[in-house]
Amino acid sequence: MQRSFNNTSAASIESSRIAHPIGTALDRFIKNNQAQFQYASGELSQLLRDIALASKVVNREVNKAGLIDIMGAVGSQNMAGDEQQKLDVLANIRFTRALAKGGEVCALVSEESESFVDLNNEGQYMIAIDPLDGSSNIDVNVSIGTIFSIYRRKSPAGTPIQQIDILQKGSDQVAAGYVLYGSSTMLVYTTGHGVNGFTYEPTLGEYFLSHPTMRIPEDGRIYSINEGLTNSFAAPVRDYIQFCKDENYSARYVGSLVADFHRNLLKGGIYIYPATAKDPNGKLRLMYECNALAYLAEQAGGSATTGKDRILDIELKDLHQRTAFYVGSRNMVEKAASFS
Ligand code: P6P
Repeated sequence: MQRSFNNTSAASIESSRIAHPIGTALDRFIKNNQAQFQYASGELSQLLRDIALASKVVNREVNKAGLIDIMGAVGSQNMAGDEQQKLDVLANIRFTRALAKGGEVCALVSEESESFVDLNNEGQYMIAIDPLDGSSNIDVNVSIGTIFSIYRRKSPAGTPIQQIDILQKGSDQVAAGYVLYGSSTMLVYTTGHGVNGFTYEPTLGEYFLSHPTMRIPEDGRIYSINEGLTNSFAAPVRDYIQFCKDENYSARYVGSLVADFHRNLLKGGIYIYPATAKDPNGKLRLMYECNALAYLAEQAGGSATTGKDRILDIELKDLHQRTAFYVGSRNMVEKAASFS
């Protein structure tokens, strides 16, 4: 029986799996597939290598955070108003340095910086990044993650960075991904040709393909939402939560977006961060949290909305713009929307 995923036949997915043998090293995988990338192939390879390199350094710091006194807040706050943890600051420095050195990225938007950072080079790409999402989990040893979106600059290389280069819709992404620093460290990314997951082998210092051609099940039985905020949710959200309980779904909420997203990607499920009394526009950031995960979700056969509108279609007005976020199995996102 041929199951079809969004008009992609099982046969073509299987052939893609064969084209991506498990165990392929990340560098080799990038080289094997760079012809798929619509721009000069070397640019993407360098960009993804820069991200992988920075993630290896951050991974090393995350894994020994308990040993060296780099845990706890540094007494400052980031744009999201979150206490900046030392690892937040370190991760931001590591990713910014690696991308500046790689030379492919001309401008960077980060949760940790008020305005965009001009890297003063001829790079053709702009990156939006949350260097360390879920930072409140750092001190309690729960999985945290890096989230990134990659765009092509729109104005000519070498000219001053313009707003059109920075405030780009999610549908303009050319690549996106996340790093999950969990029981193992994984890099999961897309360049618009499906989603592939790589697991880090620290003794070799290399990522290896462990999850080729990732697809999110069209249905699931896991819902992820902070039910402690139920009293401030709108009625349709409360009604959907009750529906999940009536269906005996499992409630799973790590409080770390990348960890919740990754589990739902593998097992099927929905993650919801709706508008609340405290965050009437939603808590999560569109540019460096939601757009990347929305692109990955769609590339894996799932979907991502505000509860009404497609995330990737939202016009950007501000670097740190917030949005309500429903993401995961296509049928679950549609069911949640039907309560509105
Ligand atoms: P709450 C972490 O701060 C984060 O941005 C996401 O990683 C996570 O899913 C969410 O906020 C948790 O927020 O309000 O439930 O603690």
